[in-house]
Amino acid sequence: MSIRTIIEPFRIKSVEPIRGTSRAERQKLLEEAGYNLFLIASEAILIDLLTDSGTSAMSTEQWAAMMRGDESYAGSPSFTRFRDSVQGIFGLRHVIPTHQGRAAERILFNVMCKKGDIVPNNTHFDTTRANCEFVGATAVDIPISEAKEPARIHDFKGNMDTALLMALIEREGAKKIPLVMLTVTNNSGGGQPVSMANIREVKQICKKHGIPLYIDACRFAENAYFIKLREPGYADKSPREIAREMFSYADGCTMSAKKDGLANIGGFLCTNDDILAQQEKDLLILTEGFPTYGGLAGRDLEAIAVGLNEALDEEYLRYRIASTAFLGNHIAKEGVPIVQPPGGHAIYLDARAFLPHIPVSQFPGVALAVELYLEGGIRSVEIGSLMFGEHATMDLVRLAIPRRVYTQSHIEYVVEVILEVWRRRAEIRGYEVVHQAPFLRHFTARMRPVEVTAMPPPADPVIPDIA
Ligand code: P70
Repeated sequence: MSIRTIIEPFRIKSVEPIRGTSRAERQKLLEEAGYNLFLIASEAILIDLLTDSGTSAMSTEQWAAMMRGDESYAGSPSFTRFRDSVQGIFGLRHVIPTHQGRAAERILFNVMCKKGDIVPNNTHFDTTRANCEFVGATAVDIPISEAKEPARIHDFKGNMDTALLMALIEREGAKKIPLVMLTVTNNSGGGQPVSMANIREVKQICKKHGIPLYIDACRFAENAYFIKLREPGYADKSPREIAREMFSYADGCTMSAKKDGLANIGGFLCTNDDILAQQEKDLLILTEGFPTYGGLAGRDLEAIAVGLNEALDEEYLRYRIASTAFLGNHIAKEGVPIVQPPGGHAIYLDARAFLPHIPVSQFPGVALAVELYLEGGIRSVEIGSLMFGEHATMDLVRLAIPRRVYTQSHIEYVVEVILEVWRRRAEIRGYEVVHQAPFLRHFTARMRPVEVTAMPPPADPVIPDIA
């Protein structure tokens, strides 16, 4: 019999202690933080699943490369290594480093969009939507309809609805659409992959209308691995070959290297357009830095150059996707409603189904995230009505798994905590906002529990007087 256990394909060389807190301490911390988990110190978190962004453990090769970092202001060889690594995978002509993904987005939208424009995407993530709207353009989400049903199983639930894309271009005219974006994997919709067929089809539509296609590439390696596992014709291709094909259809991309770059900071913007690249570099100099470092240290460029390649390692991806599915499958088996099937970087709890007694106006996702912290010191993030306001079609709680950081027993603990909260879900109350910022409010909002959320118990049945 062959051995089937999928193990962590690494051993641990450096450890960082994590400590528990008492329930009373957590209750007090929650009150002080206005029930916003972003406002809690990480020392008071036992298992931090707030994000997979910038939280990866780096490899020995990455640390070794960092020592080679050349900190010259201009012309650093670290930039050359970074650019070559990016081009080797993405194959795009111009590579512009930025301090993280949103800086690439800000520059892209500033250069390409103006007030009144429309940018379609399978689903814009929070900073993408905010940066697009900040220049006066409208961010339009057109995922396939299956994406809006958490329990629905679909191999490529991250796909864009191409009929809606065509209808939108028809209705608004291509002139109003400076670019189309595809987010791989689709973070707001459950970390679900986009198929090669969908990327190709979106590209064909864009090409017909002369609209460039940009990929929001944050989790490109995980997306490539899902294509390998699920799309006919790709089983024998390497994740790198698949990634190369994905980006062969793109005119550019934005990237947060904090995700599949396996780095703690960094990002980049790529384009094949020489004129746009020049404008982007000019803007880069204004706000991020000279085009050979773009707000990053030379050592950060080195860590990314190595990390991008490690993220495409097949053994690593097999473990990565299996460990995320392990969490999802263990809780789903007990009836916990999650976005199905499990995504690449995270498991998303369906808070509306988990807490059906809490109305959407009282943030069921916030209520569930608060409860997971209270129960077991686990930090997650609401992806729903607090994050997206009226644009939210679901209220999800995301448990994002940092790359190469937690072991299987950590995840088993998370399963146990979720199941405990699931058992006493009827007691959980809703929340209301007491303070919020004008945009990206979820990062700093303060909330409080609402007095009564439960529907009043049904009145005693009226027994007709037949006497
Ligand atoms: C996450 C973080 C960042 C992101 C993304 C996509 C598809 C662009 C960016 C911006 C953000 C986050 C959310 C909740 C809690 C903490 C952090 N996503 N596009 O965790 O990249 O952060 O480098 O500016 O997912 O999903 P950057």
